[in-house]
Amino acid sequence: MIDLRSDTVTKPTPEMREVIARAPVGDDVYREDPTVIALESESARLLGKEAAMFIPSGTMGNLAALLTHCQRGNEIILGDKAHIFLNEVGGAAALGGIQPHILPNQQDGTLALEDIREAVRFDDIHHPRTRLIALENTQNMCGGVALTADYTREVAEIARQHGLKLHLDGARIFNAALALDLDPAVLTGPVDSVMFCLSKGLGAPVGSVLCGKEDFIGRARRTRKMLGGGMRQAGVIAAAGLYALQNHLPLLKEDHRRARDLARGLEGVSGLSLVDPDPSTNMVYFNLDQELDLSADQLKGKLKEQGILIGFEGERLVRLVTHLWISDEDIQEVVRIFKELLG
Ligand code: TLP
Repeated sequence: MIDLRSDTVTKPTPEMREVIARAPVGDDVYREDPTVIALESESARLLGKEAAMFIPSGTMGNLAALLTHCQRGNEIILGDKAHIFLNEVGGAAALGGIQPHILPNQQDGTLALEDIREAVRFDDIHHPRTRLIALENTQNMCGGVALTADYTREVAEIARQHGLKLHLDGARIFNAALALDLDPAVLTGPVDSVMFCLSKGLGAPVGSVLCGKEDFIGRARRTRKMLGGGMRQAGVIAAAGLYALQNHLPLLKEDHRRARDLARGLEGVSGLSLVDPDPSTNMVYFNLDQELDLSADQLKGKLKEQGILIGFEGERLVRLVTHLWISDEDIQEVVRIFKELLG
């Protein structure tokens, strides 16, 4: 199968499995797992933060950050295409009593600065208190686009002026840094907390990391424990994440090139319109034309018969994601089959 549904589908490489087998471990709730500690310090170093905490998933990482920053009844400003808003089961509202204040994500993934300024509540007995702004980089549902360092700094400045915190869902922050040709720490410098995933383009089987100031991460450790995310001999999974950070970062470049090749190949295919014909990271989004004589489900089924898995993000919106297990030959094969099916 050529699995383009997501970069979450990668399996550990043989080298990664070797490293997992040899990993020294201890009880991480007692902070005694040397591999987890090594992963956390490497993560904090890469993103230029004081401290970091290993956590089972991106969803739990974002939730732990939100619950640590906010009190019940606080408001958080975020985009209508944010993963936290769309795809995290309403956890912040359900478990933290945190009210989302949704702004439209622009085509380029940003929230308009004027919209953010207007969304911040002024002090009034009727109002919830605004506490946090959350950005996403890369912004998955806006074509996997990267938000620039300048933009992030401008949002951080608004947060600072109003005494708010800024959280970054950086599930794919290393993809963003590569697309912008920047040190990732430059992108994360302005934010108070950032979560990134090891289990996506980096190819580790499990895990995410939340980074921030020492005091914030200390409090987030209690939140993680409350959520049931305190792990014991977690070095066996942290080892894979550490290996990925040390060995797979340069490979993201190939994923980005393959996504561009795929978009170029699909440009000539009838019945679909690419959201961005020159994608900057590892995602290719397209819409199926209304007049296409094939429903989304039928297309998905036909592609599956030919050994290709794709993801639908909307009625007619398709996402194809390149990753560690997608080769140049796979891209050629996918383009060939799309041409065969759609013309
Ligand atoms: N995203 C998954 C699905 O949940 C949609 C994917 O296939 O892209 N932030 C962002 C920006 C994400 O894209 C994801 C996963 C998460 C957070 C959550 O990470 P996990 O799956 O580890 O909870």
